[in-house]
Amino acid sequence: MKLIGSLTSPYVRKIRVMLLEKNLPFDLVIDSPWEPSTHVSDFNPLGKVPALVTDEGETLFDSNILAEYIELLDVAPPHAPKFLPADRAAALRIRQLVMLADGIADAGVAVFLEIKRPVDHQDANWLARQHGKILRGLAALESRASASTWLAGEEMSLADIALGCVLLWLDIRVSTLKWRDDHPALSRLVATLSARPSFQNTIPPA
Ligand SMILES: N[C@@H](CCC(=O)N[C@@H](CS)C(=O)NCC(=O)O)C(=O)O
Repeated sequence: MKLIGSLTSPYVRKIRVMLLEKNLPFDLVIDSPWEPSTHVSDFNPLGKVPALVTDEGETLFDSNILAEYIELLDVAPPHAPKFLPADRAAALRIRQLVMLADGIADAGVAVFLEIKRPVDHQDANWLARQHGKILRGLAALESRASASTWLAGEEMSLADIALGCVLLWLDIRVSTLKWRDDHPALSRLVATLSARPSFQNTIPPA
């Protein structure tokens, strides 16, 4: 299995963490879609990472499709943890939380790209709109995190992995946000996630 992605993307990290947690072997092909020499669009017409080439040679893209695929793999070692429950209604609720975390990542990427522009070219309304999405998303996730051990109850799920990846990415790319100050439950949860070997082994380079 070959995973194509950058070392900084929160969407790619979600899949790397998942594969490490399940102890599934994979080759990471480092490729940033922002570099002129990128080959990402050979794997994903949308030119985004992550993409995955399966052992059978099929190419898949979008982190959530990859997550579904990895959950379906019957080569997973015995007792490999499940991050999406077999129960479809329970899985739908977890996917909803994953989409919230990913939506924060989408808005965070929009902010990151905008604040890279010269200050007099930045669109304040656009930035405020994206910040609103991030702050409302964080508030919704904080209320979930304060109600149980993990975001969706007493078992770690894909929602927790997605959450950890996006909030740790915000620390680096939108560091002015200081999300920990107002979100103690999320802060605790991310500290727990950060201590896991899967997160330790995927820390983005400085
Ligand atoms: N919904 C996609 C989002 C992927 C995404 O936006 N990846 C970013 C990297 S952080 C990217 O490749 N951006 C390049 C572009 O938008 O052209 C997923 O979950 O895989």
